[in-house]
Parts: sequence; structure tokens; C-alpha cells
Amino acid sequence: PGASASVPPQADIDRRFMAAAIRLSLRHRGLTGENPSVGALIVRTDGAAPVIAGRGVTALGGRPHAELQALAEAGPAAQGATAYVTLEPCSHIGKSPPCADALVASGVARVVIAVLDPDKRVAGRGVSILDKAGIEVAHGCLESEARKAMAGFLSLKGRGRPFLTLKLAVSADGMIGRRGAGQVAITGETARRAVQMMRVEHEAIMVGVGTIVADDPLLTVRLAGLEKRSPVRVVVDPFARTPPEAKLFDEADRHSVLLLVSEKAQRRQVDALRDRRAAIRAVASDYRGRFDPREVLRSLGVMGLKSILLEGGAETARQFLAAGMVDRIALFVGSTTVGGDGIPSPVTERTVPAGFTVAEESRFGMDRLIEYERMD
Ligand code: AOF
Ligand code: ZN
Repeated sequence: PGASASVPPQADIDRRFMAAAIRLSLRHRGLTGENPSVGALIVRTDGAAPVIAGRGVTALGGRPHAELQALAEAGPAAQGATAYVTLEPCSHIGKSPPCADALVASGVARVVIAVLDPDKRVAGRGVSILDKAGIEVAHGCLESEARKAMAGFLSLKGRGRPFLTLKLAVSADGMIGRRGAGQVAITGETARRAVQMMRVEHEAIMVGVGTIVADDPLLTVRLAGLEKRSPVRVVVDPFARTPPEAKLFDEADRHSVLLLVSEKAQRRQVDALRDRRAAIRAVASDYRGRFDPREVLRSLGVMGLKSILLEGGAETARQFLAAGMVDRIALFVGSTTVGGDGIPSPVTERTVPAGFTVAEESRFGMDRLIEYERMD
């Protein structure tokens, strides 16, 4: 018993490598199009301690898939090894050959999976290909962690709409800005950089037209080395009120702008915005031209967008909250106060919408970030 007591049980080893595969998958979160960002590790277990022989993450744009890259790196070392994959290996001939077949051909002895693929083309078939080839398969390892990491993909496949994160920055006195003042500094530089990193991890940034009119924001990523990773900027603008001279169009050739308009929008205004290189999409509205947040998200889902960061303003946030369309809230709490002419935030630490609970808390300089998740 002396020696074997120091060897961790298989389940612990599996969790350790799956955690590493999940961390790897996060590198390309938001950058793989309709495809989820998957992490894969090939681990040899025949020596005194397990050794990683290959690693892969779904490539930018969605292909090649993670497993193919991990297997390519491992080469002949995959023979008899264990593969850890955050999503069930695919079984369909899509834009790339099936990963399940590649795993069989590589000679791996065991495959550990976190989440089964809900994609109708896969849905268990990946597992059965492996099974039939005599490979030992285990699934459900760190499933809930992996589900969080690919929440956008699972939301789109399961609910036909993207996963929506509401980001708000509130002052110590619960305000998100000052009336008529344009952009007001609520948080410091470190927190602003954290927001930009959040943008990188989402496929789209969304704001109501009121924010464009009031703040004229750029909504791009300006972190050194990540400038090219700005997601599409979506403006909820039923009446096409976005000013054609808005700053966000200055970069429209490098980072796209998508305007969601209703049938009530004036043709002339829509044309002027199209001339500024905005993509225009008509979304169904009520007879007054108002949008149902569900319909907005459904449209974005049809376009293949998996995850959206809603960045304002107060009214748009309220509408999406009221419709039950917010899945996560990222609340930055600054240390400054705005005062009497402030615009009250729809969410503060003291007024968290029903059904949300604190998932994580962190600190950025003088500011705090509280992340809330749905309890269901
Ligand atoms: C994997 N490994 O790394 C990813 C998978 O259009 P395709 O051919 O690229 O297939 C897309 C589907 O493949 C996607 O809906 C999801 O079910 C799965 N993604 N599968 O084996 C990967 N990203
Ligand atoms: Zn695949």
C-alpha cells in the first residue's frame, strides 16, 4: 500500500487534465465563429507520471478542430494514450473530417469527454464510433465547468439564441453616468482593460442607440496585440437614429458595425447608414416599431452569433432584464460618486434582479467586479 497510496486516483488525474483542457479552450473563446472553442490534450500514462504529448484548441475561425491539432502534435505518441476533450469528438463530415475517426486511427486507448455534443449531426455518434472501435470512453468529467466555458455554443444549439452577458459600470452611488455629460469615468484604467478583454471573448458587443447618441463610443478592443480581435458592434436601433457621423463608423472598414432596425425606420436614414458601411438587418417589431428583446436575440442567433456582451445603456439593459434575456451580469463597481444628476443603474449591489446569484468577485485597482449568474 505504501507506494500506491501516493498515486492519485484516476478520477483526480482525469479532473486535472480536463481542467487544463478547459483552460486551453478559453484561449479562443469568442474567436471560433459558430463553432465552440474546444480544448484537447493527448496524455501518455505509461510512465511514472502522466505526460502531455499533444495539445490543441479549435483554430481561429473554427477549423481545424482541437483533436486534429492535438493528435498532429502527439504523432505516434498517441498510441495507447488518453485523450481529454472538452466536447464530444465530432462524427460528421462537415467542413473538416470527423475527429472521432481521427482518434480511432491514432490508436488512443481512452477518451475522456466533458460535454456531449448537442449538435444534431453528432449527438452521441462520436461516442459510439469510439465505443465500437474498442476505445474506453468516459464522459461528464468537469461537465459543469466545461458547460460554462462553452455557454455560447450550448445556448445557440439548445435555445436558438446567443448567451447574453450584461456589463454595467456603476459608481459608488449607483449611477452609470451623468445626464447630458457623454462618457463619464466610473472605473479606472485596469477595469477598463478588463472590459476590453471581455469584448475579446464575445462575438458581438451590443448597445442601444441611446448610448451611441449620448456617448459616441468606439466599442473596439484597444489592447496591445489584440486590436484585430474587436467583435462586431451591434446597435439596437429600431428607427435608424444612429448619426451617420458617429465615431464607430470611422473604423467600419476594419471592425464591422451591424444595425438592427425595424420596418418603421426611414429608408433615407437607413441608406445613409449603409453608405457608412454598416450592415443593416431588419428585425420584427410591434406596430410602434418597438423591439421584443427575444426577437433581437433570435435574429442574432440566426446569424450564428453565440455570445453577446450588452454594454448599455440603462434603458436597453432594463428591457433585456425584464424580458428575462440576460444570462449573466458583470457589474463593475467604481469608487467615485456621480451625484444628483446621475443616471441610475438598473442593477446595483443592492438591487440585483431576482433569480441572480453571485458567481465570482474580483478586484481591478480601486474597482470591484461582481459577476452574477442565473440560479437555474
Ligand atoms: C470537435 N472538435 O474542436 C469543435 C467541434 O462545421 P464543422 O465541420 O467545423 O463542424 C462544426 C460542429 O463541430 C459544431 O457545431 C460542433 O458540434 C462541433 N465542434 N467538434 O470535434 C472541435 N469545435
Ligand atoms: Zn471535430
